[in-house]
Amino acid sequence: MEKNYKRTLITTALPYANGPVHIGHLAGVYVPADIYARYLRLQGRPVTMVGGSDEHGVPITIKAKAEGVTPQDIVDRYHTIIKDSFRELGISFDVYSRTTSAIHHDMASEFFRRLYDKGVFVERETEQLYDEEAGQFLADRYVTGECPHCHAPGAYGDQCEKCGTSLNATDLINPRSAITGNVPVLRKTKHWYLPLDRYEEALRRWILEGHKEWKTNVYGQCKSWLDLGLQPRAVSRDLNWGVPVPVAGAEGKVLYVWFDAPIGYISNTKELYPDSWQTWWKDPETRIINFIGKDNIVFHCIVFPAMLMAYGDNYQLPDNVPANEFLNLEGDKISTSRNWAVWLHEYLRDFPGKQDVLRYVLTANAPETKDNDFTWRDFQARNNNELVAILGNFINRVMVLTHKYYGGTVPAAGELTDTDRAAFAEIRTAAVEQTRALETFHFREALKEAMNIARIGNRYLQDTEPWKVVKTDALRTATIMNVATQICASLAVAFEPFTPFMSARLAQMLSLPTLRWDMIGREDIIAAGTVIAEPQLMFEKIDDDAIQAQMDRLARIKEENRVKAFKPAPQAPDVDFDTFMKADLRVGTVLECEKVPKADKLLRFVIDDGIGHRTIVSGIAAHYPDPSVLVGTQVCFIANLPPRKLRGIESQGMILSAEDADGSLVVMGPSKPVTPGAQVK
Ligand code: B3M
Ligand code: ZN
Repeated sequence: MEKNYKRTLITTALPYANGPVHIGHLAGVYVPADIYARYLRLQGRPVTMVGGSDEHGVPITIKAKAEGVTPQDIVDRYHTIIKDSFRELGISFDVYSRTTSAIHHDMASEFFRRLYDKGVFVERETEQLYDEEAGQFLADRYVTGECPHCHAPGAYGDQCEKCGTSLNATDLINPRSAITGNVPVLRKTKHWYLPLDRYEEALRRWILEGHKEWKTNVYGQCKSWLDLGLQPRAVSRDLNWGVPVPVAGAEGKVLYVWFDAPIGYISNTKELYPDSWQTWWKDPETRIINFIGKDNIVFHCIVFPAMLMAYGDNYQLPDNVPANEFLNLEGDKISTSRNWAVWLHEYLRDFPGKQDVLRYVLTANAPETKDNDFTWRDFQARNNNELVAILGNFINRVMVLTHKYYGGTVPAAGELTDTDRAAFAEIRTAAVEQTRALETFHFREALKEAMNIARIGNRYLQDTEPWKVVKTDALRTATIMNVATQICASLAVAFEPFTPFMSARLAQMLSLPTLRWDMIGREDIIAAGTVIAEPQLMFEKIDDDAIQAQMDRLARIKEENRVKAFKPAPQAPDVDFDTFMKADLRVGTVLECEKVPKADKLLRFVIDDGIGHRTIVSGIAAHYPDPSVLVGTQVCFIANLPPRKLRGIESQGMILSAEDADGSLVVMGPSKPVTPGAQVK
């Protein structure tokens, strides 16, 4: 810890209210932020954690249009779902508000107005695509057309999803308006630009020289942006959803969503502390930490700081921006549009009461330095082998033995032995490591140290064996059980940032009204004579069925996506009827079907074609690992192809197959049995 700050303001990226939140959001932003906030509170350091929904932007308007409702309906729906999910997961916001609030609109508007009045902005007129029938300019996402790079149809005005290239809407070939389907026209429009280039030097000094301690992924991204040179960025848009641009002649224009959203951090603080919010933003003794995902780095480290510098008035820049990488799901990128996600509201429904398990697993696998993967098998293993077998098991053993030997009353300890003192010392060492890790935003490591304390506890019981000692030495047993109870209390504190529900239950069981960080490793947290509540299990095993149900769900989604992604081949040019009729298509019954030795791809069919036995060689072996399943079925084939030799076997025709979306081939046959040799017409 470099400087002693008076208070810490933790901000968390404002999730877009155009869908629910998923485990990727949680792992990347909200769990780490919450761990940090809880840790600071346990230390007694003043902290405020602000969050809220980002309710502006084009995707929300597109979703509203698609559903035939208003953007307000969309954000009302998802703001509620998101807010509830966070609350149920124990994300301990001091305020969770929204950017459609009046306070926010006023503040964002005032912010723009001040920069405008100070002459900060550059005004520029550009030509943009306009839909004459709809009477509006088209946001990039509202224009689709052919990609100028890969020529895929249906590319968006800002990006081609096929080849990934970022585009300008005006580059699209044959652009169409997504609102009316009409061909848009170019029309002049005026916008305000934040001249980032003018802040480049100040940003360089502030980040590249002043914040070498930032995570390498964050520092590196900032450096490459700065090295490329900054350009002015438009901070207004032609759109009717957002904070109106507060200057004359700006009708039909709103603030760009990335201009108003970060101001949301300030307005949400103001909503929480109407009188003292400025202390949290303008006092140099406030430390501001932005928790975000890696795709938001440029906005938090370059654009928003430039806005704050431009505004002046002593606004403080973030002290750190511990951005995380991405979490994948079962090996694939999480995607809202492809429904490839574990949605928090669904998790809470499917695993009631298991908030801590998800928090634990997401921390243990946090994408702190590189992208990481969430798998349901790992989720189960970490629950069963770590939370249940190590942490839960230790606590349970101590509670059960205390009830068995002492009717639930914590016994007084006699003199401590070296073993006892060594256990406490090890716990204090783990606590020092844990603290260091938390201070530097290494939450996975911090969690490992907490789990170490549970391991120390288990080993202590193993070494001291109170269940044996109880038969011979009452005072020693009492000492062991007292020590073990103190270790339980240490665990309640050490795990609070990670698994707050478990900690609260444990603290209640131990009649421990307040937890403080400096309790960890202490020998006298729980007074002798304290009555311990009936033991209850802290964690339960998760069985295979529950995991299988989740994996089945993902398999279903994958299948749905596969079908959705399938684009049938364009229709071939016309063929004249007589030519087509020359092909002699027939049905036959498969008598034999086997792999051709030493030819991976080939199957040899013997077919009853009503005249005799016909051999056909077909290149579909990969699609029928057990070719015997085809014996006895009926297949369509072309009878009048000239025979040709394949691997020394004469093939007398061709079997017809359909190629499915995934490229697999399926042999075609009649929908009910027919007489072998029947012609297909
Ligand atoms: N809503 C983007 C996102 O959710 C954006 C964050 C705003 S933070 C001020 O990725
Ligand atoms: Zn493309």
